[in-house]
Amino acid sequence: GKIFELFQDLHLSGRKAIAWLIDPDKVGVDEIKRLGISRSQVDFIFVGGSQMQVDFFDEVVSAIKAEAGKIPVILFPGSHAQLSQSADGILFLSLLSGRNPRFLIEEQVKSSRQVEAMDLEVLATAYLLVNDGQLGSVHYASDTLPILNSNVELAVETALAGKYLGMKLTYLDAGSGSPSPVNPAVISEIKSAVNGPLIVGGGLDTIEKCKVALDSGADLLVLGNAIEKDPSLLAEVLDQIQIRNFSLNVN
Ligand code: 1GP
Repeated sequence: GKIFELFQDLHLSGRKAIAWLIDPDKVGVDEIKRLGISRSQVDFIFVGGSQMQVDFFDEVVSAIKAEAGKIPVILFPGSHAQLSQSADGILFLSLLSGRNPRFLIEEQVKSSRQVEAMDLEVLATAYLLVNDGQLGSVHYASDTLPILNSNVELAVETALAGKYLGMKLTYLDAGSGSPSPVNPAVISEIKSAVNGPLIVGGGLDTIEKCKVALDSGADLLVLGNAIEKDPSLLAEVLDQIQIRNFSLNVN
């Protein structure tokens, strides 16, 4: 599919990109317009949250889609209820770091017929929660423990298992608002072991943290909270990414 080719192109070319995560639980339909999505210059919009049930989910996604123009809008669902025909694609996630069957396979079973009926590009994604042991929103929603940043080997083994199960993307998430982002060693080891498109997010709230994640091998950074708190960070990160992608082009 088209969206997978964009991810694969990032992986193969070394170019970097950014996704803006919009949590429909925090943003109402009437607030979408003032977010400035159309002039944001991000590469992707992710929509989703760890809240199970979000009222007006479809309305929020279609309002985002209307603002996004050519920017692909990709669902990042926290449950089977977070589906919308208005998006371009869906990260079909399995929470591989956890041991809760509900988020390994049950939510996916509940949603599969609906996903089939929707005209969405489905992106099979190995989703790993990795941090210093903070129990944030993903933990509370999923009732699973994160893989510890210090346990690099377990993180790599888990990501590799996802690859061998046929998952095309790997998403390392420290959890929204996490004080400790994903360990750079986890990012670099997984990048070389899996050798495929790598998405990294969670707690990336300074330009330094973003640079570290990019240098470690992340192809795509996901920023959520930080954009709401400090809109200038988004501009800085986009500058960084442009500099990197530009220097890549002239080489
Ligand atoms: C969480 O990776 C995302 O699922 C983004 O996290 O809100 O901390 O940027 P933040």
